Amino acid sequence: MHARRTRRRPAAALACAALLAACASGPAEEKERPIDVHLVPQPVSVTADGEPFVLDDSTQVSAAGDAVPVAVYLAESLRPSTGLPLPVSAEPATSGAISLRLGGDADLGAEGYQLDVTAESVDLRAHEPAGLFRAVQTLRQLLPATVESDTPQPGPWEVPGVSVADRPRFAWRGAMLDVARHFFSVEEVKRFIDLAALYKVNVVHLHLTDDQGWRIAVESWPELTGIGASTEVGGGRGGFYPKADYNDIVEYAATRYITVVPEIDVPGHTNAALASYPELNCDDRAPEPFAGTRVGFSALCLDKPVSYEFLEDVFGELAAMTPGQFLHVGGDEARTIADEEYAAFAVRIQKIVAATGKSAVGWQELATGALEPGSVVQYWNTDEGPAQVVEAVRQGAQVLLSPADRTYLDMKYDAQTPLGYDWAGYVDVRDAYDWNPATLVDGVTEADVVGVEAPLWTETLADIDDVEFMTIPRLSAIAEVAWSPTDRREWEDFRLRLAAQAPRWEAMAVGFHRSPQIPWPPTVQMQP
Ligand code: TNX
Repeated sequence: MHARRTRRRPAAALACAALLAACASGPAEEKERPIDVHLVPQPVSVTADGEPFVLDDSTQVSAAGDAVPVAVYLAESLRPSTGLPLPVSAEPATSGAISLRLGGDADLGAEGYQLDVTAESVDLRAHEPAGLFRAVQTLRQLLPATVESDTPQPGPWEVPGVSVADRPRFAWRGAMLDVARHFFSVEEVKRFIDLAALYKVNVVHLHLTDDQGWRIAVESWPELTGIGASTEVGGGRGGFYPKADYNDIVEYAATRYITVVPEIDVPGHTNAALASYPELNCDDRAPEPFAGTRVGFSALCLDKPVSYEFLEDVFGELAAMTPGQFLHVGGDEARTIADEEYAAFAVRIQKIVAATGKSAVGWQELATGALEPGSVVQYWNTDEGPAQVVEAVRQGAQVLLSPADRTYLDMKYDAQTPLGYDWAGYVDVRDAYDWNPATLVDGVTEADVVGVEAPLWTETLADIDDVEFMTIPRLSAIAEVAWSPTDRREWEDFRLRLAAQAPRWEAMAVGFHRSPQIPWPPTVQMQP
C-alpha cells in the first residue's frame, strides 16, 4: 500500500506524481515510486512538496472555538483503526500536531480550505467550520485506506507531504434518497449521509412521501403515518420517522455540514395521503394503500379548500423541523391534472412555502407556473428535455441539475445490472462523470446553475446493500462534477483516482459496483 520514497525529488516530478495524469508519460523512475495522492473530488490545486507526516502515540489534534467539533470528529474517525489516542486540545499547535484553525482567508468561502502537510505538522485552515470538515475528508484520503476500518490496523499512518488549496465549484452538491418507495431506517439514512460526506456532498435531499408511503410524522394529520406509512413497494411493512428520529437525521447531517432538504411531493404522487384522509379526494373516497410501481395516477383534489389547509399544515410543520432554506414541493408527473390548473397550483404551493419563511425547490414541471423569487427548479427528465428549465432561467430562477441520463443513481450501469431501471438509458461511471454542468443545456449558463444532485429512487432497491451498490461509485463521480473545476477534470485521470477508492470502500464494508470501466486494484486483506 505504501509508497517507497526517496528523501528529495525535483518539485516538477513530485507535482507530476501528485497529479497522476501527467505521470502516465513520466520518467520510468517515477513509476517505481508512486506517491499515494488519489483524491476524489479532485482539488483545485495539489502540490507535493515535502516529507510525510507520521501519526503516532504523541500526535495531538489541536483546535479552538468552532473548530473543536470538527477536530473531535476527525479524532473519533481515526482512533478505531489507528489505535492512537489522538487527544483533542485547545493548546496552540506544537510540532507533532494536526491543527484545525478557523479565520483563514475569506476568499476560501464557506467550504474552501487549505491543507499543508510537513514532517512536523498537518495544518488545516478554513474560513468556516464546513471548510475544515471538507479538509478533513481530504486528509482521510491522504492516509492509507486501512484507516477506514473500524478495527485496529497495523499502519504506519503516514500522510504524504502536500499542500492542497481547494474550494467547490457549485454551492449545491446533492444526493437524494427516496425513502418512500422503500423505507430506510435512521441508521441506513446515516450510512447514506456518511457516504455522501466522504465526497464533500453538502445536501441530502430526502424524498419523504410518494404513492407508496408517507414517511414523516405530521402532528396535525396523524393518519398520514398510520395508514399512509403502512406499506411500501412489494407490500412490506413500510415505516416512518417520528419527529425525534427525523431531528436525529437532520442533526447527524449537520455534524457533517450537510443540509437536509425534505421533499413532500405534491400534488401528484400522493396516494399515501389520499388513502389516509378521504376528504383529500374529490369523491371523498379513500383509495387503498398502494404497493406497486406505477406513477402519475394520483392527485390531491385541487378544487377543495381542505387540500390547501392540509398543505399549509404539512409545510408549516416541515419548516419548523428544517434548519435549511429549502423545502422541496415535488410537482412531478401530476398527469391527471389539467395544465392550467397545475400552473395555478404551482404558484400557490410556492406561496405556501414562502409563508413559512423558506424557499421552494420543485421538479422541472414547477416552471410551467410563475416562479417566486428564490425558487429553484430541478432538471430531471431527459426524455422530455430541458424546455422547462430554460423557462425557469428566463424567469430568473436558478436550476439544480439532475439529468436522468447522467445523475440518476437508479439507472442500471449496463445490461447486466440486476437492480434499477433503464428508462433514461444505462448510466455507467463515465456517463456520470464526463459532462459539464455549464454546457449541458443551451440557454443555461454556469451562473444559472446552483448545483448538481444525484437522485436515488428506490422502487427496485429494498435495503442498504442495494443502495450502496447503486450509489458507489457513481456518486463519487457526480460529486467531482459538482466540486472540481473543469480544467482539473479528465476521465483517464479520474479512472485512476477512483480505482484508488476501492480499498477504502472495502475497509468500510461498502458493497460497491465494480464497473469494468475502472482499473480496480485487487482486494486488500484487512486485519479482522
Ligand atoms: C421519475 S424523477 C420520477 C420518480 C421515479 C423515477 C424512477 C421524478 C421527478 N419522478 O417518481 O421514481 O422516475 O427512475
